[in-house]
Amino acid sequence: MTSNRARVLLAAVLLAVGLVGCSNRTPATPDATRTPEAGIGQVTTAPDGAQEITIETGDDYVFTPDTFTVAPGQVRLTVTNTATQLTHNFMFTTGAGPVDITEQIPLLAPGQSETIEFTVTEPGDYPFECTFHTALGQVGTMVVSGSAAPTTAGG
Ligand SMILES: [Cu+2]
Repeated sequence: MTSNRARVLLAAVLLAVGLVGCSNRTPATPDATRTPEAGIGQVTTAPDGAQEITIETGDDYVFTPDTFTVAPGQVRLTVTNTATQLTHNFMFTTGAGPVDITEQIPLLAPGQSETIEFTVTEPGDYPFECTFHTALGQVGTMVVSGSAAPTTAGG
């Protein structure tokens, strides 16, 4: 013996539930962590024989990656600043490596990308830093390891 009134009420409740169920879907939000673009930190060999590598820095105080390894020879290093706020730079720490590398990027504004080129012969660890943020731990190491690629005649 359901009354008309009860039936109307039931319909209204079902309608309300249906609306809420449809409209309140939360989209999957991506993580806020900065992931480097493809190819970042990978050493490749250019047609002219130079070893090419790109590292990144952003609105934080890290180089990504902060360590990379090259063989003795020519190195073409690109530093990309993906930041919207922070200005960085890139310098090899004087006196810290087996040999001083004087090539540097004195200023890297937000969104800028600069490339330096140099030749390394002595194997070992070559520490580098962003001198603006050394105290905040923005440092890294280029490792020179192994023997030079094809050009070495042996001996
Ligand atoms: Cu910096």
